[in-house]
Amino acid sequence: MPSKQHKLIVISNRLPFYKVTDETGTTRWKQATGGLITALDPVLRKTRGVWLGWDGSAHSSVTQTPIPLIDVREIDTHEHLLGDEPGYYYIGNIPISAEEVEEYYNRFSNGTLWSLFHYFFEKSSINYASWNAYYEVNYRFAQHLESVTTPDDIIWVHDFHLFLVPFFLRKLRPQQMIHFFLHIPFPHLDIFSIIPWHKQILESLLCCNTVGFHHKQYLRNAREAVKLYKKEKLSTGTVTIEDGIDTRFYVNPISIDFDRFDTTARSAEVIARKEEIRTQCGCPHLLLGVDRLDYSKGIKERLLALEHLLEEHQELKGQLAYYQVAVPSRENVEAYQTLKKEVDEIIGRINGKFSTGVWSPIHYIYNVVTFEELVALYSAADIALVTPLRDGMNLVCKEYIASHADNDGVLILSKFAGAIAEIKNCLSINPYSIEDMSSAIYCALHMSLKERNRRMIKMRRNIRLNNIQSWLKNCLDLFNIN
Ligand code: GDG
Repeated sequence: MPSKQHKLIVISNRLPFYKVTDETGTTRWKQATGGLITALDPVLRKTRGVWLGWDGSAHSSVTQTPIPLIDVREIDTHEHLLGDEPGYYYIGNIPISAEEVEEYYNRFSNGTLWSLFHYFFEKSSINYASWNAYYEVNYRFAQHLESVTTPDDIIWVHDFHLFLVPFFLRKLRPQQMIHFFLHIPFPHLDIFSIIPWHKQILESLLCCNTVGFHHKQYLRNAREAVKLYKKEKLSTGTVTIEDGIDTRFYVNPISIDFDRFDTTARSAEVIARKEEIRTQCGCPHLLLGVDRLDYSKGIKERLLALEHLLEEHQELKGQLAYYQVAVPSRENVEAYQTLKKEVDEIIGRINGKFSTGVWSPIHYIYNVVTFEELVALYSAADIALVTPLRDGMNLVCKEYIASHADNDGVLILSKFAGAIAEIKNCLSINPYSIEDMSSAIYCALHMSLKERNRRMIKMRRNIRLNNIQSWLKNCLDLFNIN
């Protein structure tokens, strides 16, 4: 077991490992990737911490307590995605039933919270059965946390799937240090109050010692909601927990492992692959979009902007190719199935309208590519189109910058991505305006090398400095565990 002194315990919906079953029926763990994992893996190893979460599969039984803790040294021997970091930590796999996968995960987390918090209130379903499942699963996560931790541990809860965990845990452990980080926007009160359970969410956040946000506007929105909630609390007297926790809200924008992207982009293999991609593209200008296939990412609107551009500027035919990497996401949720169909249709229509025998404007990759391929694509792209309709932060724009060791490339970035607060030398656009996006692409295509270099050098300086390591250090300093 890990040592008892101030261990860091991370809890998130998904574990940093997931289970795969091969053709022979053998199931084994694989390491997942992502910014949070890159950041937390080394510190958990150093402190012999614990990461609790779900493995992504439907479990036949959810009653097992306590859950066994698995030493990562026993499971990550096949792959070293994060390098050979010394030390180790434990993971605890919290079981979720098939029905809960549907209600807690697909319906409430993705169908209600994700859509509402990204301002798509018309897509947000309000449903008591799903809320009940969300409540139950959050309670289970808190119970498992209690069973595998001590009151000295520092608990760090991540993201909207687990909004209620602090509330349940505080009841079980009044003195525990509990921290929360929200990876998505915290919406304006007008939107937030649509959810009938907004008070429960706030009440739970106020059970934390700290709550972190990516952007100061999210923090302002949360403060406004708390102000109103406190008034409501006084008038209705319905709050059951003791006041007394001094909750600190803070802003700390998450970032990326700059050096990992920079070093990979400079490697001989990736440079060779970048040249290959450029040759295959066969046009002077390569444009790129990389997103989970999610309606919040503005993929449809971006495609319409490209269509508009080609209609307005016939001379650009054969001069540019747009590569869209779309990672399959939440395929069991109806809104995502509809989006996939719409994107397929728009791409078909645009390619049908403009393609010649030797040229097509849009290349669509509906799949995950390897990390090296991703970096090669980023470095090959003259222009990155990062145009979400709403995004908590957005790491893709930072990864694009870090992959341009050549100081070239233009970033077109939505004013509704959290990242806009830090990245000043991009071309900022309104993703709801097709014409605005189309003009920005035209401007990027005609930007001088000198201007591209000037902007990219500044953006790289910023992301190199404000990287994932500094993000983590800022959080841990607040928790007093550095
Ligand atoms: C949530 C918030 C916030 C994508 N395609 C491939 C691939 N990716 C990786 C990217 C990037 C990640 O996925 C996507 O991160 P984003 O930040 O853009 O978006 P979300 O998944 O929505 O993340 C977001 C984030 O949490 C962190 O707080 O920034 O606002 O919505 O890292 O590189 N990776 C590989 N192949 C792919 O094809 N290897």
